[in-house]
Amino acid sequence: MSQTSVLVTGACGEIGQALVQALAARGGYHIVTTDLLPLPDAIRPLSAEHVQGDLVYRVKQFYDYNFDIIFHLAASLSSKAEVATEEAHRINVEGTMQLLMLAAYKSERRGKAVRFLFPSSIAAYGFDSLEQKRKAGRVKEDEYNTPHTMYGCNKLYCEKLGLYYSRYYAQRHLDPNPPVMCDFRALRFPGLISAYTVPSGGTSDYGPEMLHHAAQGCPYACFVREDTKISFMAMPDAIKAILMLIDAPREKLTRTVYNVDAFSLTAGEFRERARRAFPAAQITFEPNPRRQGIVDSWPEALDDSAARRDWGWQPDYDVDRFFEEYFLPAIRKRYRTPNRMSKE
Ligand code: AKB
Repeated sequence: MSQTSVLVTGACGEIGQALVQALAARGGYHIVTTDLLPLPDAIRPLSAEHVQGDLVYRVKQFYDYNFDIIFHLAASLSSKAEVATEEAHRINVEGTMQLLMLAAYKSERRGKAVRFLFPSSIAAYGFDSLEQKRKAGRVKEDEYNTPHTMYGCNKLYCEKLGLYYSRYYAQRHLDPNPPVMCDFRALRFPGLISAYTVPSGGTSDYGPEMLHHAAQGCPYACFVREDTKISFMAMPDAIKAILMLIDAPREKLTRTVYNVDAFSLTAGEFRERARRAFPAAQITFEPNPRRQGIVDSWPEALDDSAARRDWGWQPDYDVDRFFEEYFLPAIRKRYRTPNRMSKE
């Protein structure tokens, strides 16, 4: 049986590693990976080929391949993007545009739509005040699309570029015989938490950082206030959402961009959960004004009713299941001696 040919960009990142493992476990995929870094041991044997280097300069080489699906995960995350804004724009926007052009060209050439999965983010939203954020509660996809960060602007714009290349590219949809266009699908994720990898460069990182530090018996100074609230999701649910959306029949989709959500928690509630599991955990709050401002502009919760209705989305992990059945068993096994720093 022929295999589905896929490209995973940003394969060394948190979502990338988990996705490559999930695709390999499913079977039937020929997986090509790309990243600035060499592949970590955990996924090296699962990739048929790894292209190491800067995506913006590497895309040309992918014109020699015939990918059925592109999972474009490479990005400079929100905190990092605020300290290197132009570089973030280059990585986040230029890289996405180059890949969308590739997908558009190949779809037309092959007469078969290349599916394109783009992970967007709660960073695409932006509130002007905490009062507005609290009043808004659970937000729908088309509300508050006024991001405050370079990363959020990049995500929102790339969502629009995806729609453009998949529907209106060069106004070809108006031709008497319109060509086949690429099939762009995006997910707006909350903060993601993996028990196996730690994030870097993001602003929702305080959640996973706090838990990983507590599990290793290391003190942690949280960079946001105790009452800071955004939504989070277990990494296995993020992978589930990606695979469900990419598998969904096109005719079922009423949008190109879908919110997905799991559970909302304040930083203080994270500390309570961490202390319950690791009573020796030393967690303090030392808010960083810039990072605090970023998280304050993000929603407390996402309305994911469109995803539930169109393709049957439902997370497996609410907050209790997240801690009891996913995070704590895995993290205890990973660090083994909870009161000592692991060198892994
Ligand atoms: C970040 O913090 O930048 C990301 C995100 C919420 O998209 N984790």
